[in-house]
Amino acid sequence: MLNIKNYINGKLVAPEAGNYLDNYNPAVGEIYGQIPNSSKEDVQKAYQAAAKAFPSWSNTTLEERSKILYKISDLILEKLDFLAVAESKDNGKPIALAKQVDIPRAASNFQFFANAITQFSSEAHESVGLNAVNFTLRQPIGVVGCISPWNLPLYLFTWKIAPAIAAGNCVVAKPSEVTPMTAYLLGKICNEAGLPKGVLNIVHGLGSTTGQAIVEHPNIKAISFTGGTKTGAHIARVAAPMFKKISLELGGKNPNIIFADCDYEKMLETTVHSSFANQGQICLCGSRILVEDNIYEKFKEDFIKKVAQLRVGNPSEKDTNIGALVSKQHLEKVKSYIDIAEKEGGKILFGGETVTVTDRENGYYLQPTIIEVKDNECKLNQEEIFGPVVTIMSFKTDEEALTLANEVKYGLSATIWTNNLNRTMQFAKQLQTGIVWVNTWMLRDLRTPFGGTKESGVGREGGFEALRFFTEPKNICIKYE
Ligand code: TXE
Repeated sequence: MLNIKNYINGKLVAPEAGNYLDNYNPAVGEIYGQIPNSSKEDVQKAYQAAAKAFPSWSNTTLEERSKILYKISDLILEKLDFLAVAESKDNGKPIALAKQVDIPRAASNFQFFANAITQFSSEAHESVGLNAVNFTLRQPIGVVGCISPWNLPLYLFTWKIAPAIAAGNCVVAKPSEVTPMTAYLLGKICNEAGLPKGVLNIVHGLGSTTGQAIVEHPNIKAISFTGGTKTGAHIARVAAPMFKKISLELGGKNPNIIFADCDYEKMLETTVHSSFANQGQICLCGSRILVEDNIYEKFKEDFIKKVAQLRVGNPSEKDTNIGALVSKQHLEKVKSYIDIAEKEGGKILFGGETVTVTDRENGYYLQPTIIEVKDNECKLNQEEIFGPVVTIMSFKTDEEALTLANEVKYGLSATIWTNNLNRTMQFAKQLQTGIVWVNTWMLRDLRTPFGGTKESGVGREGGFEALRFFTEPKNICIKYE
């Protein structure tokens, strides 16, 4: 059994009340450890450690902060293989994917903000004719809360923590209770890197207990959250009367719009990836594929052929493309949408069944699934499934494609495949999403603003946007004679 602890004030400590939760390995469907279910008291201890560390950390030079962040990044890379195995065991994703994406990206997050903080500047305004000059101080907020989900555990945890501490804040953070392991290991890495005690505190536990205690804490002044839309709305309701700053990165139902004039082979290959990467458990996955009608039948045939070649299996094996879903409960949720499809008149073109993997018979495996739908109003096209399930339907005109793309409550990202420049610009301007990819998918530059519109959230992460979120702007006006 691998039991983990909270990381408070630089130490690994057991939860005050001694409550624990089981931690499952989704690839085998078995418990392999326990994690604290931290109470209000544990969160309070974490807060106190953070508040104590704040005066010194917020006055630590940018060079020193930056040096420590670089060190954390180096240590993550040094332990890449070990962390990738831990991530895969906790989450069910292929080890190869964790090695290639999750862990290197966690290192990049620290590296990026180690550099970004040294380049961050603020504005000055000379009030001409009034003998006055204004400038903006960008000060750290104090103690901030970071709450992250299970789909890209270390990747999304560090995406919040790195800018928060780079900007001089101290943090109380909670990873998902479903995938706590790499956050636990990060605590140890922070000590090894010389991060002063109390700057980062990690408490484990359920959203309804530990997460709720962070959001409700009157002195945790900002909350950066990534997770489900329902949870995001709840957090907004709790935080609003306390006037907390909130950044919410929520669900998506992203269109992948394919025109006949695109580079077909490149589109096909990327579409397989954008549909099923990480078992379809990425908020950016293109879960609604919209295809121009003159290539619809050809696309269907070629896409099914390609998807049939994907190997569902043991996440530890090199040639596995699709690992296990994160939990039994999540597998049930995803499967329930496949049942809904049948009731709604959707046609399963491929997949739809759970998969039994040798020696891992109790693991949570599902075939990559393609469902043809006839209209955009069906649940399958409106609700976030967050698994290896995509829908496809055809469209005739640009107007129709745009309407289909925008007629959902979500607005995170969209992909469009075309070589027509005018069409590209019309879609780029009119798609109601925070991110538009043209002839690519999930090509990330950490300087760019990241986040969604509508029910996909509020606020932006990434680059200077993240540093702006984690600082309070203060206007200083100096009158001179
Ligand atoms: O997420 P939750 P769940 C979507 C996806 C998925 C659905 C539900 O559709 O099926 O959300 O997933 C913490 N106060 N996404 O239930 O609950 C929780 O402990 C404070 C999209 O796993 O939102 C965890 O750390 N915190 C998404 C985090 O919130 C609370 C990624 C996210 O869990 C809390 C994940 C509370 N009251 C799911 N309740 C994306 N945008 O990438 C829960 N939490």
